[in-house]
Amino acid sequence: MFKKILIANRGEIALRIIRTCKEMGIKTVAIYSTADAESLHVRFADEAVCIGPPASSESYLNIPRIMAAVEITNADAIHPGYGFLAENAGFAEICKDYGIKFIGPTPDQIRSMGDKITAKETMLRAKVPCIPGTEGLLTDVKTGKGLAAEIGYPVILKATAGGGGKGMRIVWKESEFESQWDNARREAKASFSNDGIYMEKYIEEPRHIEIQVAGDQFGKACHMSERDCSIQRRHQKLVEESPSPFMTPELREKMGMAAVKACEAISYEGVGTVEFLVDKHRNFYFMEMNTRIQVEHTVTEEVIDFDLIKEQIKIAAGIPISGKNYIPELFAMECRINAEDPYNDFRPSPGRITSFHSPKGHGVRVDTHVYAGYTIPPYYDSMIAKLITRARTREETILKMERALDEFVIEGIKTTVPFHQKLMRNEDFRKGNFHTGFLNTWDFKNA
Ligand code: MV4
Repeated sequence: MFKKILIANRGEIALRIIRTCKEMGIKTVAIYSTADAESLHVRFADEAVCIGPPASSESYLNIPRIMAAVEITNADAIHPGYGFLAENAGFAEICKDYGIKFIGPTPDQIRSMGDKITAKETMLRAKVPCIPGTEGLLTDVKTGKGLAAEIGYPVILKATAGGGGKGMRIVWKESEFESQWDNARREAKASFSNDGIYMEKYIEEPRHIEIQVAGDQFGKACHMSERDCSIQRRHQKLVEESPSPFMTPELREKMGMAAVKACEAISYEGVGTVEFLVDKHRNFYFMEMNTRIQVEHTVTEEVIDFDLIKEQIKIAAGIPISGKNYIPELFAMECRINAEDPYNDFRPSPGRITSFHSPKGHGVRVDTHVYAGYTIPPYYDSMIAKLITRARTREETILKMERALDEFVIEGIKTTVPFHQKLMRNEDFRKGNFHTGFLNTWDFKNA
């Protein structure tokens, strides 16, 4: 087992990783930028190294500085958390060259899922259901129009280097094809320096349902059931829950097996998430695979009572997984508490938290790095806390969430708490009657 893990991240996830390391008897090293000197991850790690100024490019994304911190602290593994370098194959490669364990999949595995066309080809070969569309890159407008006529409109153009919505354009009819093609290419080039585009049938009003998976160094994989992440705004998830209100035991079995096949096809090593779109007829299609721990991993941890960070570390240390699949016996829901003003287009609201009281009690979990007196820096992600409730039924989980949201006191900044309070009272949401377009049509301000 590792003796000392350097956490190449900040905020709540850095703290989350430190907690598990402590429970496993592993020493921890925090790295931080000058903007994060007062952050709890710095205080709770065994050692902390300041690696640079606030800009991510000069701190949390700066590989030479991180490797220098590894060297001076003698860490034997790096946990990348989520965001920053978590899905950077080059970084995983450098860790390997340095003889330090990157806690996550191999550089090749990261690469194979980072390029969306490659990922889709891999999934098709593994017989995982994929959305009908181009095989490989779409090279020109003429071919595109021909194929779109075959598949039928609407279609969607996606950047092969994309993910999370960037470089994506819906085409509703042939007359729009050329301009949307230009838009997608331009955005892809600007965002990823790669204007490779592919095309798919556009699935209308889908649910976003993802399967948590784990694979070990011996080629064995398992799944830990689903999370429903359909409640999102501009590709930013706001609420996640498990089990999905749309799930059936039969669908879970099919999606779970597809996700396990996906992992075993690439001998996936680590924990990961296979994202699917699910249409109203419960057809499901592979969308992307995330080769990292995700923000919403906590929801799965609560419903199957399992430490996913511990599993990541064990897999990286070469310990085999049990091999069994996990089915939730409880319900859990997570509300992302962001320093944003929901009444003002979710504009970031950094600044000093003058008072902070976290909800508590049975079935309530709060993962956060903030406290009264803490100043949220403007340089990073605006998520300041994850509020998770757990109960025996979805109804009880929502009632507990309402109670917990009412108990949350965060003063000095604007937060998404009032948004969640209104959402919990929405009739369609309470019935589990929603899809990925829900927040486009729900007028929260007048709710
Ligand atoms: C789609 C789709 C409909 N049809 N692909 C959004 C981000 C990226 N992961 C892929 N996305 C989508 N791909 C086809 N063929 C709809 C979306 C989509 C979406 C997916 C999941 C959650 C929220 C979403 C919001 C808008 C569009």
